[in-house]
Amino acid sequence: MKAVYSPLHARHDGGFELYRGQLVPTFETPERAEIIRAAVAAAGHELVEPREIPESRLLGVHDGEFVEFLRGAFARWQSEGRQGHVIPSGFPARGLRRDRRPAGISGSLGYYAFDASTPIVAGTWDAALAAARSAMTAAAVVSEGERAAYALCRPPGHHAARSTYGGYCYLNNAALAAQYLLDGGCRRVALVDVDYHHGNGTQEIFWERDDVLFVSLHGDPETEYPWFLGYADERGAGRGEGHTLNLPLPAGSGWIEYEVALETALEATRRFAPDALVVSLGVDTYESDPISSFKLAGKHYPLIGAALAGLGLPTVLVQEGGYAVAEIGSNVAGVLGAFAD
Ligand code: FKS
Ligand code: ZN
Repeated sequence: MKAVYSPLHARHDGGFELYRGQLVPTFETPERAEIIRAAVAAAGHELVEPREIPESRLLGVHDGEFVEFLRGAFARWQSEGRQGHVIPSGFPARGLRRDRRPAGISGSLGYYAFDASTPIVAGTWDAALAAARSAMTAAAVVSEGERAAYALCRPPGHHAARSTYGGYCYLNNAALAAQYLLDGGCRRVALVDVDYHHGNGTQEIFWERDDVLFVSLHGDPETEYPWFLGYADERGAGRGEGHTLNLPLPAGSGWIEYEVALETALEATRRFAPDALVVSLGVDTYESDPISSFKLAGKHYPLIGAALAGLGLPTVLVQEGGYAVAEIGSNVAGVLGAFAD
């Protein structure tokens, strides 16, 4: 299948992140994308560059002022004489006002970000825009008649919401792909998120929508990032009531538990009868992932691919997480291979 890849991803490199009380090298590295690119190419998929899709397309999913903030954040940080990477240091928790955006850079950062692990560097915007365009290009390829396409997005996207960023994510690539399919004539799109972490941003974006079904399998937010969304009782609101399905699994879950939840997700997807499928494809469910705790083995990724392919839908696969770099390429290729067969 076509695999959309842009070398611009490498402009985003956070270097270090705050993790469990220490500054450590980032888990979300440029190396990840290069390893996936090599594995996907070796498996015979055709690498293509993203199209120059107009930036106005971002506004189908994101708030305009938020987009402008992201675009200008690094330049503003520097022009105010600050050193290093753009990192927020205060957030509007309970009791503080969140109805207004403070004028200064620190207040604005706390207003738009929801964690301190998602640095903005000089090239972050270029990379995030290229990733968004990659996802929309894969959606365009599928709209034009291909059975499936893959977007090798980096930075990832599923934690980014309409006007918030965090969890290594700035723009919501999968949501942009889904919206692109809808704008191209699909009436209903299912978005299945198999990343280890709950796709809080995607859920929020489509929370009140009945044209998108959001289904997510993930580590239980009682103990796992992003902690404050992704519980089973979140089911959507208004017209979107019943169009969100969260299937949290306890940390440490293996294939036995995972397969049952995956079947539940597919069943809900079939019931929704969508015209197309978007998959938020994280492979941080892998047993040796350094920041996650599911116990899937390499042999399970082709099974996930086969299960998703078995839905028989035009499918856009969008790269999210996965931090066991040695195996990230073969695990992604394992999922994609099932679509090619
Ligand atoms: C704070 C720990 C923060 C952030 C984990 C982010 C996971 C990102 C991901 C994505 F797909 F977006 F890349 N850890 N002390 O894997 O969900
Ligand atoms: Zn993840």
